[in-house]
Amino acid sequence: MSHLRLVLADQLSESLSALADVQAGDTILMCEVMEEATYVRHHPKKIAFLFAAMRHFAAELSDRGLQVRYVTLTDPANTGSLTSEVARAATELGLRQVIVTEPGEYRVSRMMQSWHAILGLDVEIRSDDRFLCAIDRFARWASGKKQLRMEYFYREMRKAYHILIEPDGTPTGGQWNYDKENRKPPAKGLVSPPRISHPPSAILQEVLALVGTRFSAHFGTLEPFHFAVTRTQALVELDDFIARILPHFGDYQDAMVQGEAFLNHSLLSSYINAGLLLPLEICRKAEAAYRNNRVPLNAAEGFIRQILGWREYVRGIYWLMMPDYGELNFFDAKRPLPDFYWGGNTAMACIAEAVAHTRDHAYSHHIQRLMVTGNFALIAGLDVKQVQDWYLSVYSDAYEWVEMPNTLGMALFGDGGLLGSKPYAASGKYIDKMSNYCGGCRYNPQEMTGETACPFNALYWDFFARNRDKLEANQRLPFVYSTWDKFSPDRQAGIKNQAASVFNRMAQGTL
Ligand code: FAD
Ligand code: DLZ
Ligand code: SF4
Repeated sequence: MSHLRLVLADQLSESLSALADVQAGDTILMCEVMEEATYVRHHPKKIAFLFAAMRHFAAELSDRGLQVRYVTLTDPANTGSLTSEVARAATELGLRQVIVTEPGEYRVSRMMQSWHAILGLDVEIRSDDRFLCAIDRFARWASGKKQLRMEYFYREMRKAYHILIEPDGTPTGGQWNYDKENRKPPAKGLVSPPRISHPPSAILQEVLALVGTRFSAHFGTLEPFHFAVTRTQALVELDDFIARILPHFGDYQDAMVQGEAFLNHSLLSSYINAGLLLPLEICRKAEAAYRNNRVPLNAAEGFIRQILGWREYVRGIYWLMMPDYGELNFFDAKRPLPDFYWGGNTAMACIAEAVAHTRDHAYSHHIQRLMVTGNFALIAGLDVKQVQDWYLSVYSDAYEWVEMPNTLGMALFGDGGLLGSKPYAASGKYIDKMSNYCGGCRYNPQEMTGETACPFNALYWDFFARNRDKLEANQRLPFVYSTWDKFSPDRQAGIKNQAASVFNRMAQGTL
């Protein structure tokens, strides 16, 4: 019996389970559809990356002799959604059996589950074994645990895949985690190493023209465009990262430097999430580089932890908690997202810098996402849904399975502590320590009140004071409330007035 096999834009892997037993007579369906391109207003670079990578992947499958039905966005017959394109292909090709790999988003999963009832098709949904921890395995790990700490999950994964594990079962180097050796403030003169770029293919040029005309109203600049759009190109970037940049990965993982978007980060997330690179091959290559004395242990372990640990963990949390997860709002945060997240004017140098990187590269690194834009959203009480929509729109690596736990759980503490044990709230002093932004800012990180006081400072205390009933019992915040209580009533009132003034200026667009 012949099958229709759907491959989504973030499923561009030869080893995809939906393609495992493809046979003569089967048709592989890939479609560029407006519904997926606009369910949030994705950054133009993300759309161009995915469409170009899809087209290249389809061409590679065709070259292998497989039957591919590729529907471009501009095809006059394109009906605009995954559901209607599956229906059209099934009817036109006379195929009633559909095979898919489970998607990365609950929304799309629901859609696929409806196809039997609404389209009368037999739909086989296969597990996505590119991930290293299956959804049911994570659920078993989580079952009965009071706290779901990433560190313990990560150790299980190290053992399961035998990565950085010695023959006697102990962690390589004697420790599971070398985080203490990482995360230094930026050294003077710290810059981003140069990155590889790829000659644009004819496919990419066509896609850039399409996206330039159809999605120019979305936030973000399309060109210059430097993303790899094939597995071969992505592998070149991976090998280059491991050889030149990974040795320095851990040291300045949390550092932020004016004008330097990438520093020593890998920039691989978009490729991994779209399927051009596989998480296991990356971890194995990083481990091999350590074993061949090309990379120190703290760098290899720190990098592997992000992929084998954090990436798998947040995906597990997402599927464990959906659909209720998306509705959580622990602090009842509802303040509208200010225009400066969309490139509007702000004198806050740290925010302006993170947003500029986001606009130009569809990228900002983890600490900018967490401790600048995320931290501000947390302490200012910005609307959790608007903040999540922002993160889902603006980054080339964003899909709900990874964006939501990171935003709602890690940055906003919107799940009340399932993912993190305490809110990642920080004042301007943290940003000043970890970056060189404050020197060029109108605001002063040392000042709490007054016109030039850093807005993060008063918002930080106001956040804790505002949410005392929800946070006071948190064991990991021992000094916050005792310090606040030591402030004189005048000082407390001054901080609250300052926070109110920050909120006013934010609403007026003058912050
Ligand atoms: P590197 O710093 O080089 O890290 C290596 C790899 O580890 C990344 O490529 C990524 O695959 C993985 N990784 C690292 N941290 C995480 C993490 N917390 N969760 C999952 N994987 C991780 N990552 C996404 O892939 N998509 C998102 O939509 C996304 N949204 C985020 C939103 C917020 C508010 C925050 C705080 C983080 C978010 N992250 C997201 C996680 C992280 O910031 C990015 O994975 C990372 O910045 C990607 O850049 P890189 O490839 O240079 O990462
Ligand atoms: C993100 C995205 C975009 C922009 N466009 C498409 C598309 O045209 N066709 C497609 O198959 N997938 C697209 N995607 C990715 C899907 O939205 C993705 O599969 C879900 O977000 C689930 O992870
Ligand atoms: Fe950001 Fe405050 Fe530093 Fe300005 S002073 S860059 S607002 S932390």
